[in-house]
Amino acid sequence: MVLSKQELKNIETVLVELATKEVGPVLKENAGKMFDSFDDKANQVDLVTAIDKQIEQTILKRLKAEYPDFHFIGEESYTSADREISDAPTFIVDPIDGTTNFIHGYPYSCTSMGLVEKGVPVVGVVYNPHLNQLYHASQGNGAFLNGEPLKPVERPLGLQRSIIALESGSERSSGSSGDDNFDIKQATYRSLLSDQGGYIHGSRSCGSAAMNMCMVASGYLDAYWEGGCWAWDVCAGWCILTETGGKVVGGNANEWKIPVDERCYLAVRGGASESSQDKFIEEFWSHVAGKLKYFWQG
Ligand code: 2AM
Ligand code: CA
Repeated sequence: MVLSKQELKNIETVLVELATKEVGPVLKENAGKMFDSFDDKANQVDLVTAIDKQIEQTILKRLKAEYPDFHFIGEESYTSADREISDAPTFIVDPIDGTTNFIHGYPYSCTSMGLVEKGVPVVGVVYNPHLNQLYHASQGNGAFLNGEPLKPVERPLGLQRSIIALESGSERSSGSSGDDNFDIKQATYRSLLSDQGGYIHGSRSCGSAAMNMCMVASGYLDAYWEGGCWAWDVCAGWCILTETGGKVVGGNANEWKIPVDERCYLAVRGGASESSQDKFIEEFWSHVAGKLKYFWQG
């Protein structure tokens, strides 16, 4: 099956309706109210609430009814059997991205729903009900913010004159207590920020991979570098970003083409020539202080 532009637009419309009418109100109503009732997943800073699970069931039920032949991968119902993402149309969904923000009531949590076909993100909807920001896109149909075309300002792209999203993430084993990922991330941040290194204009952090991707798609941020997040954190934002002329490559050096579940990403904005994007990417990679390695990395 290869979905037509019109079919993709129809799916985008269904996801927009689902996000704004069914998911958004629940997310908004419960933000900041779960501080006494969250659980830990992989560790004590990897958090989940009953609302994450409830919203995923709402999404799963609607999408299974509407698209019974499509595959579905969701953060809260995912099992190792879902590990391989096939060529078939597959919804990849994070019911709440930015769960820590959601628990604290910091208004950067959203629902993030994407569709991949042949491994490529072809539909993306990200909805932050707290700020009423609805980002949506489908392949060949452009990207929109609350129905208005989303287009980053044309502006030269250069590493030193950039602001970049960097996140501490939830895997923070340091030194001899675990793998090197956290230390590599910190060393990379230092190299990018230091006056002896990249000396970039600054770093920012939404605490939500999907919102960071949308900030890059909008052109407010020049790039977002991440290691450790999952396909459902980036799938929707990836489609939105590419529809605005942006690019996603690997977070590790020389990974020009990566699968959606690579778990290490460098997203770069549009509004600049492809050669300047590639130059930016190579210069960024020169600061990556080692090789990030994550379980099930592609
Ligand atoms: P979540 O809110 O759905 O858990 C923060 O770095 C962002 O990355 C959030 O979007 C968070 O998603 C996601 N994330 C999830 N697991 C992560 C991990 N192990 N390392 C880094 N980021 C992770
Ligand atoms: Ca989540």
